[in-house]
Amino acid sequence: MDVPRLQEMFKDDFDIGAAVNVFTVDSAAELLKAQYNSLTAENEMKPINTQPSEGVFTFEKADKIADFAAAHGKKLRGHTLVWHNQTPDWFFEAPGGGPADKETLLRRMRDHIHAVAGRYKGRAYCWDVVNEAVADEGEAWLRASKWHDMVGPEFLVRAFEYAHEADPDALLFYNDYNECNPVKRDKIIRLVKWLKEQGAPIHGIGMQGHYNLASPTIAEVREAIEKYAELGLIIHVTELDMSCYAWDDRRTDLLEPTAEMMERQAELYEQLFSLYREYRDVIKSVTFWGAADDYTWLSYFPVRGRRNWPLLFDAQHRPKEAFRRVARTAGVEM
Ligand code: HAH
Repeated sequence: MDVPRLQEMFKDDFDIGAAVNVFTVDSAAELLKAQYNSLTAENEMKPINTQPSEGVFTFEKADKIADFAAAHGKKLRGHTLVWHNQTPDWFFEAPGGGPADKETLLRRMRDHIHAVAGRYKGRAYCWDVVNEAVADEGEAWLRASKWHDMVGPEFLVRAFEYAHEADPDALLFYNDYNECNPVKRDKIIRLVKWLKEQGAPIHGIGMQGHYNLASPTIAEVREAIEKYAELGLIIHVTELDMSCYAWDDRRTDLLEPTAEMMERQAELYEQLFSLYREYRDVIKSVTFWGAADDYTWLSYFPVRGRRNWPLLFDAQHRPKEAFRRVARTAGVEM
């Protein structure tokens, strides 16, 4: 039986993407070609992989993904230029030891962005310029990080400026998680407004979309989309998945998902995609953080070795009930 294709069903609504890595472009090649029209490198374009030591750029793995995208006519989302994680320590260190000064840090940021966004110019049509700069908890607005602590909030503005210099045609995004939590959501909104006031060239908001069966509620997702949409930028859902476990659930006994989990997941995915379709004027892309359940970062994190089943295709790349229900939101019955 022929499985209907997500990229066809939603072609008048938004792009449908998947995060890939150097292994899954081989192991999930057929599924990727059939179902998705956009790809994101899960890790291969992050600073730790593209510039492991100063001035030493390693693009083989990122190129493999960019080449796969080009060969199969897929769009490519760039992820990610400036982040507090998966960024090598040398960025922040002075040559003689101790912390680097602000000027050095900004020069390194600019060199990095120019090298990476420059290399994929004309191939990556957009970039997550800054990832996860907002504080999760409490009163603090921006997260304590080496970028923030050593440069100040200005680091965000500079990142967008440098990215725009490097590739004036790329759409530039601020990307974050827990983005439907009302407290963090409002801090993200404050950040985006501030960036615009500072004249930063920002075009979109990346809602990561790392959800689970318990949270957020569909009402919270709706309210977040509504408020982000008011900022007048476009929205990409950049890293969608639906974990079977609540964030603080540490259970490790399951070898397969329960029927209840898969039913609840299907229901939530259906509600989510009906919602996305309602906001198709502002949501331009929906990317899953993986292609199928045989490989997902959630089988390693936050509980190492515990399997998870967060995507629309099972470990054999067969459509799950969640797929059927998502298809239904596009009027495709199967
Ligand atoms: C994301 N962080 C990153 O953007 C992505 O690059 C990485 O591959 C996986 C997830 C999300 C995140 C989270 O869900 C919980 C705690 C910290 C970060």
